[in-house]
Amino acid sequence: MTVREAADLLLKARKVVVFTGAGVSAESGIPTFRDALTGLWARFDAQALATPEAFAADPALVYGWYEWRRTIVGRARPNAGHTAIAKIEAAIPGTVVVTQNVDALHEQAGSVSPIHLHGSLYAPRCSSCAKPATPPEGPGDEPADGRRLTPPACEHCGAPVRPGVVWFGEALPVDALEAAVAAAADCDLLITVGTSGVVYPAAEIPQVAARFGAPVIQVNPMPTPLDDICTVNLRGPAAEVLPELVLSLPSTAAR
Ligand code: BV8
Ligand code: ZN
Repeated sequence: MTVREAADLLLKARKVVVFTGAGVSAESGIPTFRDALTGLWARFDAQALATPEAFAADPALVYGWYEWRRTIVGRARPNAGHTAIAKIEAAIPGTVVVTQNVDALHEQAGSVSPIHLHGSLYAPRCSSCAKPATPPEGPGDEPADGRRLTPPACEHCGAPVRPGVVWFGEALPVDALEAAVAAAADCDLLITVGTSGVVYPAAEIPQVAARFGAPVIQVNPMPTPLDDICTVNLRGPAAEVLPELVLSLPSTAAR
């Protein structure tokens, strides 16, 4: 399975879905969900912290964790993988980017309105009345090892403000999920990048594309449960493999 084969599929495609997970931001210095947590959170499991129960039990711990992540993400820059995806969008207008990531590195790389299935670190809201909250001033400035941080109070009802992300056990934003499923069902190529494909319903997206007959290209250094539905498995880091792939595109985009 070579980049050449993947490039041939990309050259023929007119309606591409690029589906991304934490791995596409790894080379920007952002830990993936598989990576063990550090500092104050070292003794916690990300999946346990990213829940409404954890926030209810200890709002300052969870809010501190998200402000720590917003600090790291704020200092990160898009890598060559994000940039290559924006180039695919530029070269193939019918491209839709669907991400599980809560960072804004796709946007910073030039992607136009990627679909965020799991929300964003930049859309805080009230944990009770759900009204949008004023995002904290400037990039986070949390200590390297993190700290507990009391969440601000909602200006409307006084309840704690929470991060605008989708926690485990919570429903995904309906419009985002529907748009992602529709794009996957309609695409003529799906590229899945840097996801372990174990979190649902997001992991359904590549499977919908395959079910509707589209070839699927996977970019991941490791095998995943998605291997079997993939036409081409490119075992490598996104910031190395994706730039090679876009080199095959017509000159305007690739250079
Ligand atoms: C819900 C936001 C119900 C928060 C996230 C069906 C079967 C089994 C379980 C379930 C099911 N349906 C639902 C569930 C439960 C659960 C779930 O899927 N559990 C799993 C873990 C078993 N799903 C939910 O709870 C969902 N909600 O079902 O609600 C409902 C319905 C209606 C009404 C009420 C309720 C909500 C799930 C969303 C949770 N929020 N994120 C935050 O970020 O803090 S999920 C979060 O984890 C990420 O967004 C992402 O989706 C996931 C991590 O996965 P990846 O992104 O793939 O990252 P990971 O670290 O796992 O892997 C990285 C990969 O990159 C690896 O493969 C690695 O090899 C690769 N890599 C590393 N370096 C590179 C690289 N690749 C390329 N280049 C590199 N350099
Ligand atoms: Zn409120």
